[in-house]
Amino acid sequence: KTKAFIFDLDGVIVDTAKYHYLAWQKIANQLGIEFTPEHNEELKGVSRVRSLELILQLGKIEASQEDKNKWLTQKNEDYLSYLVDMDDSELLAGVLPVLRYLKERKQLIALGSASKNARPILEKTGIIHYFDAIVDGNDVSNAKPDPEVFLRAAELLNTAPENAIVFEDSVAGIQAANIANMTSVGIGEAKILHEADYIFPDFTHIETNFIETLVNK
Ligand code: B16
Ligand code: MG
Repeated sequence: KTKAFIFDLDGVIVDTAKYHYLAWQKIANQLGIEFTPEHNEELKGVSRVRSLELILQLGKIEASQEDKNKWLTQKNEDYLSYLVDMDDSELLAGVLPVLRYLKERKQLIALGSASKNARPILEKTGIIHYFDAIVDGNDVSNAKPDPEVFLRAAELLNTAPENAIVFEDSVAGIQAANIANMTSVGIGEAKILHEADYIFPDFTHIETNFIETLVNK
């Protein structure tokens, strides 16, 4: 059987959350807002524009569109500066063996990410050739938990949603996969991702047996 395996990017393939955090923290500091790692959790899987809104809410700050645009540009430039030296050492443990195994088994692979910087990240980490389809923040208008990003990926792969499997680290992403009627696999803490069909702490805990179960489902 051929299934579509859809991967989220940040928190699943690479840990770019730490760079998003550093870049947002600079903006927050400038505005006199305290922005902790706990606050950053709420920005995971959330679009850039929505992330800024959440930070401004945190500091109870109202801003003009002009200022917001300025901060969005500044955040992204700063974020990109952290990605300059990125290479395959930044791939999260266990991801590459799973991608290789899926390719060997002739399964379809897609990316389903909210990030507008997804392509350069896949290129720098040397894994872009594994992907049969890439859907990112440049392609969709509705953010997770809206299922648009995953439905678009399945469509590009000519696969029915019920034959698609989504790997996600965010609650909104798991909800999006469930709404899309796809199999959801949470990567992270069970108490946070309890809505997922399956949960693993990371990819090193995913064995080929489990992948086979999904392929043959
Ligand atoms: P960008 P994912 C998301 O990636 C991140 O989790 C989120 O923190 C970020 O704000 C969003 O991408 C947009 O990223 O500013 O690069 O367009 O988890 O959906 O792969
Ligand atoms: Mg994510």
